[in-house]
Amino acid sequence: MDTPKSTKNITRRDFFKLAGAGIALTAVNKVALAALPEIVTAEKANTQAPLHPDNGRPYNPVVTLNGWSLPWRMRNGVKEFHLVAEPVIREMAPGMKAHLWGYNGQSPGPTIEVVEGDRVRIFVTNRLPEKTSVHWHGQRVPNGMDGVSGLTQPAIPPGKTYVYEFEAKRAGTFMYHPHADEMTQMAMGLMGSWVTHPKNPKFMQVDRDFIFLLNAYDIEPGSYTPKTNTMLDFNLWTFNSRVFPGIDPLVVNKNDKVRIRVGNLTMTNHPIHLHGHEFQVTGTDGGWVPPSARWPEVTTDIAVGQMRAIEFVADELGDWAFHCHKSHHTMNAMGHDVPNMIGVKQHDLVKKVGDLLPDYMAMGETGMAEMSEMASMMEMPLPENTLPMMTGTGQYGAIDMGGMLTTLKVREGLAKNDYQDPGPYQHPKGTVAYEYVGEVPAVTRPPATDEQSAVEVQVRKPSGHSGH
Ligand SMILES: [Cu+2]
Repeated sequence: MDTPKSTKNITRRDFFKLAGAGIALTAVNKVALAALPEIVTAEKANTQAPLHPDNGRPYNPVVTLNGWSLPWRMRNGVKEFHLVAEPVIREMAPGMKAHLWGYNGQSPGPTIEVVEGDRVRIFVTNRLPEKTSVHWHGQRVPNGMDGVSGLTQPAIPPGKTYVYEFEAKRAGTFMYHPHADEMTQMAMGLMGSWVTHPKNPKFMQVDRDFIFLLNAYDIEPGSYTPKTNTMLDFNLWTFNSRVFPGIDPLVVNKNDKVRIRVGNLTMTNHPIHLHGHEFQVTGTDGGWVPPSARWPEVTTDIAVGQMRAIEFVADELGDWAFHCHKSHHTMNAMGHDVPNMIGVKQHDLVKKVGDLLPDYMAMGETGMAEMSEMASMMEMPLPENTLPMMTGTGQYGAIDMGGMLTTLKVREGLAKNDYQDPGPYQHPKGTVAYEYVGEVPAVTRPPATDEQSAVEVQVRKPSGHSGH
Protein backbone atom coordinates (compact mmCIF):
# COMPACT_ATOMS: atom_id res chain seq x y z
CA MET A 1 0.00 0.00 0.00
CA ASP A 2 1.09 3.54 -0.57
CA THR A 3 1.66 5.69 2.49
CA PRO A 4 2.16 9.44 2.73
CA LYS A 5 5.87 8.61 3.15
CA SER A 6 6.09 7.15 -0.31
CA THR A 7 4.42 10.15 -1.87
CA LYS A 8 6.85 12.62 -3.35
CA ASN A 9 5.59 16.13 -3.88
CA ILE A 10 7.25 17.81 -6.79
CA THR A 11 7.96 21.50 -6.69
CA ARG A 12 9.24 23.26 -9.78
CA ARG A 13 12.79 23.29 -8.38
CA ASP A 14 12.67 19.61 -7.42
CA PHE A 15 11.47 18.78 -10.84
CA PHE A 16 14.35 20.58 -12.53
CA LYS A 17 16.70 18.62 -10.27
CA LEU A 18 14.85 15.45 -10.97
CA ALA A 19 14.83 15.94 -14.70
CA GLY A 20 18.31 17.40 -14.91
CA ALA A 21 20.35 15.37 -12.47
CA GLY A 22 18.98 11.86 -12.82
CA ILE A 23 17.43 11.88 -9.37
CA ALA A 24 14.40 10.07 -10.72
CA LEU A 25 16.47 6.89 -11.03
CA THR A 26 17.71 7.10 -7.44
CA ALA A 27 14.24 7.75 -6.16
CA VAL A 28 13.01 4.79 -8.13
CA ASN A 29 15.73 2.45 -6.85
CA LYS A 30 14.58 3.04 -3.28
CA VAL A 31 11.31 1.39 -4.05
CA ALA A 32 12.56 -0.94 -6.75
CA LEU A 33 11.52 -3.95 -4.75
CA ALA A 34 8.14 -2.54 -3.82
CA ALA A 35 5.19 -4.04 -5.59
CA LEU A 36 3.92 -0.65 -6.73
CA PRO A 37 5.82 2.24 -8.29
CA GLU A 38 6.18 5.31 -6.11
CA ILE A 39 3.34 7.83 -6.38
CA VAL A 40 4.62 11.11 -7.75
CA THR A 41 2.33 14.13 -7.46
CA ALA A 42 2.48 17.77 -8.54
CA GLU A 43 1.25 20.61 -6.36
CA LYS A 44 1.60 23.55 -8.70
CA ALA A 45 -0.11 24.40 -11.97
CA ASN A 46 2.88 25.87 -13.81
CA THR A 47 4.60 24.40 -16.85
CA GLN A 48 7.37 21.98 -15.85
CA ALA A 49 10.61 21.46 -17.75
CA PRO A 50 10.59 18.50 -20.16
CA LEU A 51 11.32 15.13 -18.54
CA HIS A 52 14.36 13.76 -20.37
CA PRO A 53 14.49 9.97 -20.23
CA ASP A 54 17.35 8.57 -18.17
CA ASN A 55 16.58 4.95 -18.99
CA GLY A 56 14.81 3.06 -21.71
CA ARG A 57 14.98 4.09 -25.35
CA PRO A 58 15.80 7.72 -26.21
CA TYR A 59 13.15 10.21 -27.28
CA ASN A 60 12.59 13.97 -27.49
CA PRO A 61 10.25 14.81 -24.60
CA VAL A 62 7.21 17.09 -24.88
CA VAL A 63 6.41 20.12 -22.73
CA THR A 64 2.94 19.99 -21.18
CA LEU A 65 1.37 23.44 -21.01
CA ASN A 66 0.67 24.16 -17.32
CA GLY A 67 1.44 20.55 -16.61
CA TRP A 68 4.09 17.86 -16.28
CA SER A 69 5.13 14.37 -17.34
CA LEU A 70 4.91 11.37 -15.04
CA PRO A 71 8.20 9.68 -14.07
CA TRP A 72 8.26 5.87 -14.39
CA ARG A 73 10.34 3.01 -13.18
CA MET A 74 11.79 0.32 -15.40
CA ARG A 75 11.17 -3.14 -14.04
CA ASN A 76 12.28 -6.24 -15.96
CA GLY A 77 12.04 -4.34 -19.21
CA VAL A 78 8.56 -2.96 -18.47
CA LYS A 79 7.88 0.77 -18.02
CA GLU A 80 5.74 1.09 -14.89
CA PHE A 81 3.63 4.14 -14.06
CA HIS A 82 1.33 4.80 -11.12
CA LEU A 83 -1.76 6.95 -11.67
CA VAL A 84 -3.94 7.94 -8.72
CA ALA A 85 -7.44 9.23 -9.48
CA GLU A 86 -8.30 11.65 -6.67
CA PRO A 87 -9.94 14.96 -5.70
CA VAL A 88 -7.56 17.84 -6.40
CA ILE A 89 -7.46 21.61 -6.05
CA ARG A 90 -6.55 23.27 -9.34
CA GLU A 91 -5.68 26.94 -9.55
CA MET A 92 -7.34 28.01 -12.82
CA ALA A 93 -5.70 31.44 -12.77
CA PRO A 94 -4.36 33.53 -9.90
CA GLY A 95 -7.41 34.41 -7.78
CA MET A 96 -9.50 31.35 -8.57
CA LYS A 97 -9.23 27.75 -7.45
CA ALA A 98 -11.47 24.90 -8.51
CA HIS A 99 -12.27 21.70 -6.64
CA LEU A 100 -11.83 19.09 -9.34
CA TRP A 101 -11.04 15.43 -9.81
CA GLY A 102 -7.67 14.65 -11.37
CA TYR A 103 -4.69 12.34 -11.29
CA ASN A 104 -1.61 12.64 -9.06
CA GLY A 105 -2.48 16.01 -7.56
CA GLN A 106 -3.59 17.96 -10.61
CA SER A 107 -6.23 18.21 -13.31
CA PRO A 108 -5.45 17.27 -15.99
CA GLY A 109 -3.29 14.40 -14.82
CA PRO A 110 0.37 14.13 -15.82
CA THR A 111 1.33 13.43 -19.42
CA ILE A 112 2.50 9.86 -19.97
CA GLU A 113 5.41 9.54 -22.43
CA VAL A 114 6.55 6.19 -23.83
CA VAL A 115 8.29 4.95 -26.99
CA GLU A 116 6.72 2.92 -29.79
CA GLY A 117 7.24 -0.73 -28.92
CA ASP A 118 7.56 -0.15 -25.15
CA ARG A 119 5.91 -2.66 -22.86
CA VAL A 120 3.87 -0.47 -20.47
CA ARG A 121 2.25 -1.30 -17.12
CA ILE A 122 0.04 1.32 -15.48
CA PHE A 123 -1.20 0.91 -11.93
CA VAL A 124 -4.38 2.92 -11.37
CA THR A 125 -5.41 3.60 -7.77
CA ASN A 126 -8.92 4.92 -7.23
CA ARG A 127 -9.15 7.50 -4.44
CA LEU A 128 -12.43 8.92 -5.75
CA PRO A 129 -15.71 8.41 -3.88
CA GLU A 130 -17.07 6.37 -6.79
CA LYS A 131 -15.94 3.71 -9.25
CA THR A 132 -13.76 4.65 -12.20
CA SER A 133 -11.69 3.17 -15.07
CA VAL A 134 -9.14 4.48 -17.57
CA HIS A 135 -9.61 4.38 -21.33
CA TRP A 136 -6.45 4.85 -23.44
CA HIS A 137 -8.08 6.94 -26.18
CA GLY A 138 -6.77 6.24 -29.68
CA GLN A 139 -4.39 3.42 -28.85
CA ARG A 140 -4.25 -0.16 -30.09
CA VAL A 141 -4.59 -2.27 -26.96
CA PRO A 142 -5.94 -5.74 -26.19
CA ASN A 143 -9.71 -5.38 -25.85
CA GLY A 144 -9.64 -6.14 -22.11
CA MET A 145 -7.24 -3.20 -21.57
CA ASP A 146 -9.50 -0.66 -23.28
CA GLY A 147 -10.93 0.57 -19.98
CA VAL A 148 -14.66 0.64 -20.74
CA SER A 149 -16.18 -0.29 -17.39
CA GLY A 150 -18.85 -2.92 -17.66
CA LEU A 151 -17.93 -3.71 -21.29
CA THR A 152 -14.27 -4.71 -21.11
CA GLN A 153 -13.55 -4.82 -17.36
CA PRO A 154 -15.26 -4.42 -14.01
CA ALA A 155 -15.07 -0.79 -12.81
CA ILE A 156 -12.33 -0.01 -10.28
CA PRO A 157 -14.11 0.41 -6.92
CA PRO A 158 -13.07 3.24 -4.57
CA GLY A 159 -9.90 2.30 -2.67
CA LYS A 160 -8.80 -0.37 -5.17
CA THR A 161 -5.87 -0.49 -7.59
CA TYR A 162 -6.13 -2.07 -11.05
CA VAL A 163 -3.32 -2.83 -13.50
CA TYR A 164 -3.34 -2.07 -17.23
CA GLU A 165 -0.64 -3.65 -19.34
CA PHE A 166 -0.01 -3.42 -23.08
CA GLU A 167 2.52 -2.66 -25.77
CA ALA A 168 2.55 0.96 -27.02
CA LYS A 169 2.10 -0.09 -30.62
CA ARG A 170 1.62 3.08 -32.60
CA ALA A 171 3.53 6.36 -32.29
CA GLY A 172 1.33 9.41 -31.88
CA THR A 173 -0.63 11.64 -29.55
CA PHE A 174 -3.40 10.23 -27.41
CA MET A 175 -5.49 11.02 -24.35
CA TYR A 176 -6.59 9.08 -21.32
CA HIS A 177 -9.86 9.51 -19.47
CA PRO A 178 -12.37 7.49 -17.45
CA HIS A 179 -15.02 5.34 -19.07
CA ALA A 180 -17.19 5.13 -15.93
CA ASP A 181 -19.75 7.81 -15.02
CA GLU A 182 -18.02 9.78 -17.77
CA MET A 183 -20.34 12.76 -17.71
CA THR A 184 -19.52 13.48 -14.07
CA GLN A 185 -15.88 12.47 -14.11
CA MET A 186 -14.88 14.40 -17.22
CA ALA A 187 -16.89 17.47 -16.14
CA MET A 188 -14.81 17.26 -12.94
CA GLY A 189 -11.53 17.32 -14.87
CA LEU A 190 -10.44 13.67 -14.85
CA MET A 191 -8.24 13.33 -17.98
CA GLY A 192 -4.67 13.46 -19.23
CA SER A 193 -2.43 13.38 -22.30
CA TRP A 194 -0.40 10.48 -23.65
CA VAL A 195 2.47 10.60 -26.17
CA THR A 196 3.95 7.52 -27.80
CA HIS A 197 7.23 8.74 -29.33
CA PRO A 198 8.50 7.18 -32.56
CA LYS A 199 11.19 4.48 -32.29
CA ASN A 200 13.50 6.64 -34.37
CA PRO A 201 13.98 9.94 -32.49
CA LYS A 202 14.85 11.65 -35.79
CA PHE A 203 11.40 10.86 -37.26
CA MET A 204 9.54 14.17 -37.62
CA GLN A 205 11.86 15.70 -35.04
CA VAL A 206 11.01 19.24 -33.90
CA ASP A 207 12.82 21.74 -31.67
CA ARG A 208 9.92 22.41 -29.29
CA ASP A 209 6.98 20.09 -28.82
CA PHE A 210 4.02 21.27 -26.69
CA ILE A 211 0.91 19.40 -25.60
CA PHE A 212 -2.32 20.26 -23.80
CA LEU A 213 -6.01 19.38 -23.57
CA LEU A 214 -9.04 21.56 -24.18
CA ASN A 215 -11.48 21.25 -21.29
CA ALA A 216 -14.44 23.20 -19.94
CA TYR A 217 -16.13 23.75 -16.59
CA ASP A 218 -19.34 25.25 -15.29
CA ILE A 219 -18.46 26.84 -11.97
CA GLU A 220 -20.92 29.43 -10.69
CA PRO A 221 -19.36 32.73 -9.66
CA GLY A 222 -18.56 32.48 -5.96
CA SER A 223 -18.31 28.69 -5.88
CA TYR A 224 -15.55 26.08 -6.29
CA THR A 225 -17.08 22.90 -7.67
CA PRO A 226 -18.20 22.39 -11.28
CA LYS A 227 -21.84 21.68 -12.06
CA THR A 228 -21.54 18.31 -13.75
CA ASN A 229 -24.95 18.13 -15.46
CA THR A 230 -24.19 21.05 -17.76
CA MET A 231 -24.41 20.02 -21.41
CA LEU A 232 -23.22 23.03 -23.39
CA ASP A 233 -23.38 26.20 -21.35
CA PHE A 234 -20.00 26.02 -19.64
CA ASN A 235 -18.57 29.28 -18.29
CA LEU A 236 -14.85 28.43 -18.00
CA TRP A 237 -13.16 27.37 -21.25
CA THR A 238 -9.72 26.11 -20.46
CA PHE A 239 -6.36 24.94 -21.81
CA ASN A 240 -5.30 22.16 -19.42
CA SER A 241 -7.74 23.41 -16.75
CA ARG A 242 -6.29 26.96 -16.85
CA VAL A 243 -7.84 30.18 -18.20
CA PHE A 244 -6.14 33.31 -19.52
CA PRO A 245 -4.25 35.06 -17.96
CA GLY A 246 -3.35 31.90 -16.02
CA ILE A 247 -2.14 30.01 -19.10
CA ASP A 248 1.63 30.05 -19.55
CA PRO A 249 2.99 31.35 -22.88
CA LEU A 250 4.43 28.95 -25.47
CA VAL A 251 8.03 30.18 -25.54
CA VAL A 252 10.11 29.33 -28.63
CA ASN A 253 13.31 30.37 -30.36
CA LYS A 254 13.18 32.21 -33.67
CA ASN A 255 13.30 29.64 -36.49
CA ASP A 256 12.46 26.73 -34.19
CA LYS A 257 10.41 23.98 -35.75
CA VAL A 258 7.44 23.88 -33.36
CA ARG A 259 4.77 21.24 -32.79
CA ILE A 260 1.67 21.89 -30.69
CA ARG A 261 -0.51 18.87 -29.88
CA VAL A 262 -4.06 19.71 -28.76
CA GLY A 263 -6.71 17.21 -27.64
CA ASN A 264 -10.37 18.14 -27.12
CA LEU A 265 -12.27 16.62 -24.20
CA THR A 266 -14.92 19.36 -23.93
CA MET A 267 -18.48 18.95 -25.22
CA THR A 268 -18.07 21.22 -28.27
CA ASN A 269 -15.62 21.96 -31.08
CA HIS A 270 -12.88 24.58 -30.88
CA PRO A 271 -11.40 26.38 -33.91
CA ILE A 272 -7.86 26.92 -32.63
CA HIS A 273 -6.20 29.93 -34.25
CA LEU A 274 -2.57 31.04 -34.41
CA HIS A 275 -1.52 34.58 -35.27
CA GLY A 276 1.47 35.55 -37.39
CA HIS A 277 2.30 32.12 -38.86
CA GLU A 278 0.79 29.42 -41.04
CA PHE A 279 0.82 25.83 -39.85
CA GLN A 280 0.02 22.38 -41.14
CA VAL A 281 -1.90 19.65 -39.35
CA THR A 282 0.69 16.87 -39.22
CA GLY A 283 -1.03 14.42 -36.92
CA THR A 284 -4.35 13.30 -35.48
CA ASP A 285 -5.06 10.67 -32.84
CA GLY A 286 -5.34 8.31 -35.81
CA GLY A 287 -1.70 8.84 -36.81
CA TRP A 288 0.64 11.09 -38.77
CA VAL A 289 -0.76 12.85 -41.82
CA PRO A 290 1.28 12.01 -44.96
CA PRO A 291 3.08 15.16 -46.23
CA SER A 292 1.17 14.98 -49.53
CA ALA A 293 -2.15 15.26 -47.65
CA ARG A 294 -1.33 18.38 -45.60
CA TRP A 295 -2.39 21.93 -46.42
CA PRO A 296 -1.64 25.31 -44.86
CA GLU A 297 -4.01 26.75 -42.24
CA VAL A 298 -4.09 29.45 -39.59
CA THR A 299 -7.09 27.90 -37.79
CA THR A 300 -7.91 24.25 -37.30
CA ASP A 301 -11.20 23.04 -35.88
CA ILE A 302 -10.82 20.37 -33.23
CA ALA A 303 -13.98 18.37 -32.68
CA VAL A 304 -14.98 16.62 -29.46
CA GLY A 305 -12.78 13.59 -28.84
CA GLN A 306 -10.23 14.64 -31.47
CA MET A 307 -6.56 15.51 -31.25
CA ARG A 308 -4.60 17.62 -33.71
CA ALA A 309 -0.84 18.12 -33.96
CA ILE A 310 0.10 21.31 -35.79
CA GLU A 311 3.59 22.25 -36.99
CA PHE A 312 5.23 25.42 -38.22
CA VAL A 313 8.53 27.27 -38.27
CA ALA A 314 8.43 30.14 -35.75
CA ASP A 315 10.19 32.68 -37.95
CA GLU A 316 8.41 35.87 -36.85
CA LEU A 317 9.54 37.50 -33.62
CA GLY A 318 6.81 38.75 -31.30
CA ASP A 319 4.01 37.89 -28.89
CA TRP A 320 1.46 36.13 -31.09
CA ALA A 321 -2.03 35.36 -29.79
CA PHE A 322 -2.99 31.66 -29.85
CA HIS A 323 -6.63 31.04 -29.00
CA CYS A 324 -10.00 29.46 -29.68
CA HIS A 325 -11.78 31.55 -32.30
CA LYS A 326 -15.22 31.21 -30.65
CA SER A 327 -15.34 34.56 -28.91
CA HIS A 328 -17.36 33.23 -25.97
CA HIS A 329 -14.56 30.79 -25.32
CA THR A 330 -12.14 33.63 -24.59
CA MET A 331 -14.30 34.83 -21.70
CA ASN A 332 -14.43 33.73 -18.12
CA ALA A 333 -17.43 33.36 -15.82
CA MET A 334 -19.63 36.48 -15.54
CA GLY A 335 -19.38 37.02 -19.29
CA HIS A 336 -22.33 34.79 -20.05
CA ASP A 337 -26.04 35.53 -19.69
CA VAL A 338 -25.45 39.28 -19.64
CA PRO A 339 -27.99 41.44 -21.57
CA ASN A 340 -26.53 43.55 -24.38
CA MET A 341 -26.76 47.15 -23.15
CA ILE A 342 -24.82 48.95 -25.89
CA GLY A 343 -26.31 52.43 -26.23
CA VAL A 344 -28.24 52.26 -22.97
CA LYS A 345 -27.45 55.01 -20.48
CA GLN A 346 -27.30 53.10 -17.27
CA HIS A 347 -24.78 54.49 -14.86
CA ASP A 348 -27.49 55.67 -12.46
CA LEU A 349 -29.35 52.43 -12.95
CA VAL A 350 -26.33 50.29 -12.11
CA LYS A 351 -25.81 52.26 -8.96
CA LYS A 352 -29.45 52.04 -7.92
CA VAL A 353 -29.71 48.31 -8.63
CA GLY A 354 -26.30 47.75 -7.07
CA ASP A 355 -27.56 49.21 -3.80
CA LEU A 356 -30.27 46.56 -3.77
CA LEU A 357 -28.33 43.65 -5.32
CA PRO A 358 -24.61 43.82 -4.55
CA ASP A 359 -23.75 41.20 -7.22
CA TYR A 360 -25.63 42.99 -10.00
CA MET A 361 -23.63 43.43 -13.19
CA ALA A 362 -24.79 44.78 -16.50
CA MET A 363 -23.11 45.10 -19.84
CA GLY A 364 -21.56 48.50 -20.38
CA GLU A 365 -23.11 51.31 -22.39
CA THR A 366 -20.35 51.12 -25.01
CA GLY A 367 -19.61 47.39 -24.89
CA MET A 368 -18.27 44.71 -22.61
CA ALA A 369 -14.76 46.11 -22.23
CA GLU A 370 -16.18 48.99 -20.22
CA MET A 371 -17.72 46.57 -17.77
CA SER A 372 -14.55 44.53 -17.58
CA GLU A 373 -12.51 47.61 -16.78
CA MET A 374 -15.03 48.81 -14.18
CA ALA A 375 -14.91 45.42 -12.52
CA SER A 376 -11.14 45.31 -12.61
CA MET A 377 -10.94 48.78 -11.11
CA MET A 378 -12.86 47.30 -8.18
CA GLU A 379 -15.77 49.61 -8.75
CA MET A 380 -17.84 46.46 -8.98
CA PRO A 381 -17.37 43.78 -6.38
CA LEU A 382 -16.86 40.23 -7.66
CA PRO A 383 -18.03 37.24 -5.65
CA GLU A 384 -15.13 35.47 -3.93
CA ASN A 385 -13.12 32.93 -5.95
CA THR A 386 -14.38 34.48 -9.20
CA LEU A 387 -12.31 35.79 -12.08
CA PRO A 388 -13.24 38.94 -13.98
CA MET A 389 -15.02 38.07 -17.21
CA MET A 390 -12.27 39.46 -19.40
CA THR A 391 -8.97 40.02 -17.85
CA GLY A 392 -5.25 40.10 -18.42
CA THR A 393 -3.14 43.10 -19.20
CA GLY A 394 -0.44 43.50 -21.81
CA GLN A 395 2.21 46.17 -22.16
CA TYR A 396 -0.32 48.42 -23.93
CA GLY A 397 -3.28 47.92 -21.58
CA ALA A 398 -6.26 45.60 -21.04
CA ILE A 399 -6.39 42.55 -23.32
CA ASP A 400 -10.15 42.08 -22.73
CA MET A 401 -10.02 38.31 -22.97
CA GLY A 402 -10.07 35.27 -20.73
CA GLY A 403 -10.58 31.55 -21.26
CA MET A 404 -8.86 29.75 -24.13
CA LEU A 405 -6.11 32.23 -24.95
CA THR A 406 -2.37 32.33 -24.57
CA THR A 407 0.58 33.68 -26.55
CA LEU A 408 3.29 32.18 -28.71
CA LYS A 409 6.39 34.13 -27.72
CA VAL A 410 9.07 34.01 -30.39
CA ARG A 411 12.49 35.26 -29.24
CA GLU A 412 16.12 35.03 -30.25
CA GLY A 413 18.87 33.29 -28.31
CA LEU A 414 16.91 31.21 -25.78
CA ALA A 415 18.79 28.33 -24.14
CA LYS A 416 17.71 24.85 -25.20
CA ASN A 417 15.57 24.14 -22.14
CA ASP A 418 14.49 27.70 -21.39
CA TYR A 419 10.69 27.90 -21.38
CA GLN A 420 10.41 30.81 -18.91
CA ASP A 421 8.21 33.75 -19.87
CA PRO A 422 10.62 36.28 -21.41
CA GLY A 423 8.26 39.20 -20.68
CA PRO A 424 6.58 41.44 -23.27
CA TYR A 425 8.07 41.67 -26.76
CA GLN A 426 10.12 44.81 -27.37
CA HIS A 427 8.83 46.02 -30.73
CA PRO A 428 11.40 47.62 -33.01
CA LYS A 429 10.82 51.38 -33.37
CA GLY A 430 8.16 52.24 -35.93
CA THR A 431 6.53 48.78 -36.04
CA VAL A 432 3.57 49.35 -33.67
CA ALA A 433 0.18 50.67 -34.82
CA TYR A 434 0.08 54.34 -33.97
CA GLU A 435 -2.34 57.24 -33.71
CA TYR A 436 -2.90 59.51 -36.66
CA VAL A 437 -2.85 63.05 -35.29
CA GLY A 438 -3.70 65.08 -38.42
CA GLU A 439 -7.09 66.43 -39.44
CA VAL A 440 -9.73 63.74 -40.14
CA PRO A 441 -12.28 64.84 -42.77
CA ALA A 442 -15.95 64.89 -41.76
CA VAL A 443 -18.01 61.89 -42.92
CA THR A 444 -20.57 62.84 -45.55
CA ARG A 445 -23.66 60.64 -45.65
CA PRO A 446 -27.29 61.19 -46.64
CA PRO A 447 -29.57 62.71 -43.97
CA ALA A 448 -31.00 60.14 -41.51
CA THR A 449 -34.53 58.91 -42.07
CA ASP A 450 -37.10 59.32 -39.31
CA GLU A 451 -36.86 55.62 -38.61
CA GLN A 452 -33.08 55.75 -38.27
CA SER A 453 -33.17 58.72 -35.91
CA ALA A 454 -35.81 57.01 -33.79
CA VAL A 455 -33.75 53.86 -33.26
CA GLU A 456 -31.56 53.74 -30.26
CA VAL A 457 -29.52 50.58 -30.09
CA GLN A 458 -31.10 48.47 -27.40
CA VAL A 459 -30.50 44.80 -28.04
CA ARG A 460 -31.27 42.07 -25.61
CA LYS A 461 -30.77 38.35 -25.96
CA PRO A 462 -34.30 36.93 -26.39
CA SER A 463 -34.23 34.96 -23.16
CA GLY A 464 -31.04 36.17 -21.57
CA HIS A 465 -30.04 32.53 -21.64
CA SER A 466 -28.27 30.57 -24.32
CA GLY A 467 -28.47 27.12 -22.74
CA HIS A 468 -30.67 24.19 -23.56
CU1 LIG B 1 -13.57 27.12 -28.16
